[in-house]
Amino acid sequence: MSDHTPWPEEFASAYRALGYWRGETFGQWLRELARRHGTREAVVAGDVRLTYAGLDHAADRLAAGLADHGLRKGERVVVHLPNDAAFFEVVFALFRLGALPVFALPAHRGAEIAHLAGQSGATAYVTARDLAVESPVPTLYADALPYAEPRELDGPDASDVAFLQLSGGSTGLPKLIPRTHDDYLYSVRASAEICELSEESVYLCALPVAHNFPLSSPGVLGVLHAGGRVVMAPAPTPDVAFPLIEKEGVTMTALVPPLALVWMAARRKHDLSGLRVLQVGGAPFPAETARRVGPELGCRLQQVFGMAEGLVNYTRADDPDEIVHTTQGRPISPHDEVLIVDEDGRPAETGELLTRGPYTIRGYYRDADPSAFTDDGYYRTGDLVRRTPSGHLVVEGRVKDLINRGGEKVSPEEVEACLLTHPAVLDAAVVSLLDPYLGERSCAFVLPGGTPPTAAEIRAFVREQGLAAYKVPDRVEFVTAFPTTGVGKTSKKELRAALRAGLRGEV
Ligand code: OOB
Repeated sequence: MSDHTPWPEEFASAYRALGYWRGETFGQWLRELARRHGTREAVVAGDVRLTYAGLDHAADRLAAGLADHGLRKGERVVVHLPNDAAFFEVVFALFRLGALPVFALPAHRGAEIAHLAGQSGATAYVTARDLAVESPVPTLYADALPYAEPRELDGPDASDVAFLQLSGGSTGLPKLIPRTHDDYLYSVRASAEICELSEESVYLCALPVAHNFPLSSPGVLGVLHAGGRVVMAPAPTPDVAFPLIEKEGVTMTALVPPLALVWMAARRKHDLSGLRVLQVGGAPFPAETARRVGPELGCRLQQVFGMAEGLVNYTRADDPDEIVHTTQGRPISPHDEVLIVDEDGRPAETGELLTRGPYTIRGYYRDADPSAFTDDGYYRTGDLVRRTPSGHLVVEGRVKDLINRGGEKVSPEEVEACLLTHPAVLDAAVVSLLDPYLGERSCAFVLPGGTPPTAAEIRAFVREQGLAAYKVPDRVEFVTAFPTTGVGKTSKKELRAALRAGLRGEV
C-alpha cells in the first residue's frame, strides 16, 4: 500500500515536459526566494517582521533542531498554529527535513487532532499554548522550538508528498489529501501569475493560513513567490483587519462570503483605498452580494472556487464585471480537465463536476475512499456546476452530503457518529438549514431513547466530545420516527423539506 496514488507516467512526464512540474522542492524554492529577495520583508505578524533571508535561515536552524530531536524524513507532524510567524518557520523547517506537516485549523479541537494524528500516523504535534489540545503524540510548543546550528540534511524529492491537508469537500468522514512539492508549487506559481502578483503585492492573511485558499490560491505562498509581503491577521474581523490594511498598505486579501458581508456592513474609520482586490470563495457567493463589493469596499472582486483536492478556479482581472459577479471563475491550467456529467456519467449541461489535472490528486492518503475517483482518475467533486460560453464555471449546488457553513465544511456523518455515542440518542440525522448569513447552518434531528435530553444538552455533548465549535448543530429537533426512502434509509431530503416548511405537522 503506497501512501499516495501517483499520476500515471504518461501524465507525469507530460506535466514535466510542459514545465509545470520543475523538480523543485519547497525547501529549494525558499532558498531561491532568499537569494533573490533576501533583505525584503516576507512575513509581518504582530511585532515580528521576517525577511526572506531571515525566514530561510530560521527554517534551516529549526530543521536541524528537529532532526536532533529525532524527527526524520517522511514522518508526519500535526501542525496546529494560529496566523503567526511561527507557522512559516515550522512548515518550511518540516519541508526542508522532508517531514510532512499535517495541517489542522485553529478551530479544531481534540477530536480532530486525534483524527489527524491517527489517520496520518503522526509522531509529533506542533501547537501554540492557547490552541493546544490533549494529543495522542508528543507536543512541541511554538514558543519552545528546538533551533540548532544549520547543517546539510538529506531532504525530500520534488515528487514526494510535501504535506497532508484535510478534505473539506467530499462525502463522509474527513480524509487526508497528499500534495506533492511538484504539483503544489505549480499551482502556486500559476496562481501568482493569474492574480498578477508582484514585489508590490501586500497580502493580508485573514483566513486561517493552513486552509488551501489563503495558503496557495494565490495566498501567502503565491505572494512569497512574487517577492511580496504577507501580513498575518490574528482574526478576520474588521476591528483587526482594517487597521492592518491601512497601516501595512495591504493590496489584496481573501475572505469567505459571510466575512465579506461583515466587512461591507462595518463602519469604517480606516482608509482602505490601498486594497485593490478582494477574493471571495469557499462557499456560494450570490450575485446580488457580489455586485456590492466594488461600490462598497472600493476594490475589485475576484471569485475563487477551489478545493483542497486540487482544482482552483479564478475570475480573471480582465473579465467583464458581469462574469466576475455571476461566475466562480475558470480553471488555473489549460491542462485542468473538466467534465460535467449526469448521474449516469453522461455529459450534461448542469451536472457533477469531475476533474483531473497537474495539481489535482489521484487518490486520498493511503487510498481512503477510492470511490471519490473515477476509473480514469477524475476526482468527483460532488459540486453541481454548469459552464458558460466563456468557459467559466457556475456552482449551482452540490450532490455530496456536506454542510457548507460559510466556508467551514461540516461532514454530517462525523457529527452523526458523535451524536450516536450519547447514551440517550437512538438515532440521529444531520442536515443543512438555509441561512441568509452563513449560507447554511446545521440541524440535528435526534430520535431519543430513554430520558429525552434537551437541545442544549445535545449541543454541549458534541462540544465535550472535542469537536470544533463550527460542527456543533446550530439547531436540534427531536423526532419520534425518521421519514424513510423507498429502501428504508433516512430521507434527508424530507428532513430538509420539513425544515423549509417550518416543521409544521409530522416530520
Ligand atoms: C475551498 O476548499 P475546501 O477543500 O475547504 O472545500 C471545497 C468545496 C468545494 O468542493 C465546494 O463545494 C465548496 O467548497 N466551494 C465553493 C466555492 N469554493 C469552494 N462553493 C461555491 N462557490 C465557491 N466559490 O473551499 C477552497 C480552496 C481553495 C480556494 C478557494 C476555496
